[in-house]
Amino acid sequence: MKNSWDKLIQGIREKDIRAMARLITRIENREDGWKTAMTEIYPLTGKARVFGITGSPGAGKSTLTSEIAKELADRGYTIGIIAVDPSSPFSGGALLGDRLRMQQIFTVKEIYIRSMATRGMLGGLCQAARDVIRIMDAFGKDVILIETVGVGQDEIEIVKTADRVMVVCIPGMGDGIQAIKAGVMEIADLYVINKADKPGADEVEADIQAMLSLSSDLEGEVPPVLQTSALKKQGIPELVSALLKNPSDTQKQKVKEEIRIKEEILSLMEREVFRQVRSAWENDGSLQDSVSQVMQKTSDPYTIVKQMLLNHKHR
Ligand SMILES: Nc1nc2c(ncn2[C@@H]2O[C@H](COP(=O)(O)OP(=O)(O)OP(=O)(O)O)[C@@H](O)[C@H]2O)c(=O)[nH]1
Ligand SMILES: [Mg+2]
Repeated sequence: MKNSWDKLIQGIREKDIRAMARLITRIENREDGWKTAMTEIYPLTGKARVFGITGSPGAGKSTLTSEIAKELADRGYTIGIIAVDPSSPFSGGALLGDRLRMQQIFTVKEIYIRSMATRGMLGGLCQAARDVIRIMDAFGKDVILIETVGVGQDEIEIVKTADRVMVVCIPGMGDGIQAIKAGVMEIADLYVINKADKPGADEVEADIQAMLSLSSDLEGEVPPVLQTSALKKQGIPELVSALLKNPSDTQKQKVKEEIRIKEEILSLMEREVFRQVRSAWENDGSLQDSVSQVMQKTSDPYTIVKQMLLNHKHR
């Protein structure tokens, strides 16, 4: 087993795309030895720039992502794309649409696309996304684009793992601005009004600018607001230049990185502790005993957890 991990890691060093694909699958599936493998991959990372792309369903994120990737490829960058598919079964159509739309760039060899299903990954999705980003980074991708639908908390968490986050809006959003205010404001480094070929883009831009100027949370750099039409391929070079521009506030970047590292350590720890405790309780039968006690009304879940934690600590 160890041997085959080594082979795959050697494969990504040699820029073997199929080794990368296989490695990603095995890491996503959390196969035995995945953490050791990630430990070996980690020192190969840190060079890629990671951009998050989020926004309401159908805002044109995938179309825009494809255009951004093509522009980056034209400028000589190699690109990895991670499309996080929403877990809702109703989005099956959108998912297929994504594949079709993205297919045209499949043929560009500098661009590697990978979709990640949110289904079945229960809470571990954010870590899995971090791992996939790292594998692409280790492979040598210069830029990694990660697309998520910006609705749920999970998606926001994922996109926060990026260095810079772009929030995609569309004309005629109306109440949408309110929604942006609620969850996304603090994570947006850049606003894009896509579908600017439709009427109402200037109004949305004015709304966003007004919102930004009123915000007391924003110190220093105010996020730029740009208009694009992914469909008509307008505004893309300007957007790519804005994305690539180094943020002037390095102190703020450092704080963001510190927060990201801390969150990752804590979330890995949380899962690991839970996994260990759970398997110990299951293996020695104490979980089953506790269930019986509660059913017989000789104990309650609160007491059980308290006692179990105490026992576990003293082991
Ligand atoms: N008019 C216009 N339509 C666009 C533009 N960009 C994308 N679209 C269309 O909008 C629809 C949705 O585009 P997607 O790129 O799939 O949007 P998305 O945000 O990735 O959608 P989900 O991933 O399903 O949330 C498609 O029919 C696109 O052709 C644009 O700039 N102008
Ligand atoms: Mg999409």
